[in-house]
Amino acid sequence: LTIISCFPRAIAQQELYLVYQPKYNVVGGGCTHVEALIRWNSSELGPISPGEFIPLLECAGMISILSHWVIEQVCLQQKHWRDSGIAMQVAVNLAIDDLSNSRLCEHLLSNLISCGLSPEVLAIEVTESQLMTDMSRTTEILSDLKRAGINVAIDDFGTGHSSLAYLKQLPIDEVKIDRAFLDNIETDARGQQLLNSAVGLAKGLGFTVTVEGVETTPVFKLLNTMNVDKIQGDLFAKPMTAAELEMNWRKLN
Ligand code: G
Ligand code: G
Ligand code: MN
Ligand code: NA
Repeated sequence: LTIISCFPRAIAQQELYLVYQPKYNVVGGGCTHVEALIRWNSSELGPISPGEFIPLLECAGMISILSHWVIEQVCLQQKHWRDSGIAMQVAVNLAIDDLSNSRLCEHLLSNLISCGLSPEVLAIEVTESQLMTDMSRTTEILSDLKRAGINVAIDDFGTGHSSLAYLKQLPIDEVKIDRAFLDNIETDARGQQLLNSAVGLAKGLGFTVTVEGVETTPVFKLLNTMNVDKIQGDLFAKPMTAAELEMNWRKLN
């Protein structure tokens, strides 16, 4: 039994589910955006973290099976939330292989249409390292998505060895600054300078800036002195099931 051999049955056996992690609006407060994160409770292997199985699915050329399912679930969930008067944008994490897969992009748009949703209720997060593998191709695909009205975020920013020169030409809406920038940030003056500059750079190019992995109040206070739009992390809210999110919705807003 391996992750790869067990995965194809996981969907049929309902072993996959999504949790949703809120993003908090630094200016204005409240939560209007969440990120969908996959969880797998395997009957054969026990709980397996996405950090473990996603790279394997990518290597095996099987990531699109997961991504199809995630897109379908998020659209159905969004339809339900819209019908219950809960309005927010949900971001899904996609691999670069997904974006260069024209069937997946069609799947995305057709699911939005069949659920009666406008494209603005969906966003896509792609990691910086994946975005930079084939810039001209990536730029083309992202432009198509943007034209269709879907927001795009660059995830784990600052860890992917990207050339800053490319940042200005990427058709993206949001930069999510990796939580590595927060390591020892309270006592690290140079770290604060670096983070503040990264935020300023992204803001200066017109992107929405989200900082990930905010766990403590002192760090939150520090971020309040910078030009950050949104924070995400355990301090504000941990990833939660759809039912938990509904239950906590009023408290979050
Ligand atoms: O939720 P957690 O911190 O365990 O996620 C670990 C990694 O898995 C993160 O990098 C996250 O972006 C990624 N991830 C979570 N859910 C999905 C998903 O549905 N699709 C893809 N491609 N990556 C995901
Ligand atoms: O790669 P990506 O940024 O998509 O990863 C998101 C992952 O980060 C989620 O799986 C989530 O479980 C994790 N995460 C979210 N908030 C925090 C936090 O405050 N601290 C830590 N250590 N992990 C977090
Ligand atoms: Mn993400
Ligand atoms: Na992230």
